[in-house]
Amino acid sequence: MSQTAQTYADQGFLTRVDLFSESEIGHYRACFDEIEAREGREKCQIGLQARHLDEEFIWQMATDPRIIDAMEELMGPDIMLLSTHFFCKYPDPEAKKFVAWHQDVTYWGLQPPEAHTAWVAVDDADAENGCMRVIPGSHKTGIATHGESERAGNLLSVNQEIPDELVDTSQAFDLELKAGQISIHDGQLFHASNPNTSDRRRCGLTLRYIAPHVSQPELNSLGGKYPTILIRGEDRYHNFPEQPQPFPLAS
Ligand SMILES: O=C(O)CCC(=O)C(=O)O
Repeated sequence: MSQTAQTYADQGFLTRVDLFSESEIGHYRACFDEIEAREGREKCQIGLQARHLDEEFIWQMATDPRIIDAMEELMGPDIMLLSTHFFCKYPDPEAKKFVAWHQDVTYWGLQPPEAHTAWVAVDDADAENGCMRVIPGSHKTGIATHGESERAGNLLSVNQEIPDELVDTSQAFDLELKAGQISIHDGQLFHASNPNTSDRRRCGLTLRYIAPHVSQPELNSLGGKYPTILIRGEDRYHNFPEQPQPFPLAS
């Protein structure tokens, strides 16, 4: 196992991985700005899911060979794209919108519950504008029973939250990223994000990957099955209906 893969296995995340150059991320930001102008901020906050199926730039980001190489080091050679999802937090002076502590795989219906996310910073993300926070090593403690958040403004799909007594927030680590950098986290890692109290937007694109041995026997929290697509290697399991690639793979 490489040193990087060992760190990921131990901590459950990697951060500040340099990925897109300033001009590349500038291009992708302009593409996002264009969707924002077309579909509105309300939609762009958390409503852009699996749009790699109809927006080529998202597909290009999700299949960028540099990201897939990084995922291969952690997951092995066979990689399927499960979904993509923007989390875009706008300036929020009343500090209402947040992401509660959760584990990704809890509500995705996957078996085994294994997935990996690359979080691409479309804008700079820091503590002031509500970057992601993680509890290092928390992916090793198994799936926690989630409750519902009592605080209004949770951006998660079914208001899920890990109960306070299970989260040692004194260990929370901020994933501050410059635009174009990525973090990667294990689907069982406890993570969250605070409200955006700055005057800057904080847009991140999550890219969700699984290995082909993972299936989806249950519906996800949105009541759906993922349109999972093989993007590298081989699928020897055929757990998902074959899904054509919507655009050519990024090169
Ligand atoms: O972007 C955020 O603030 C939260 C992202 C998140 O919860 C996730 O990647 O699952």
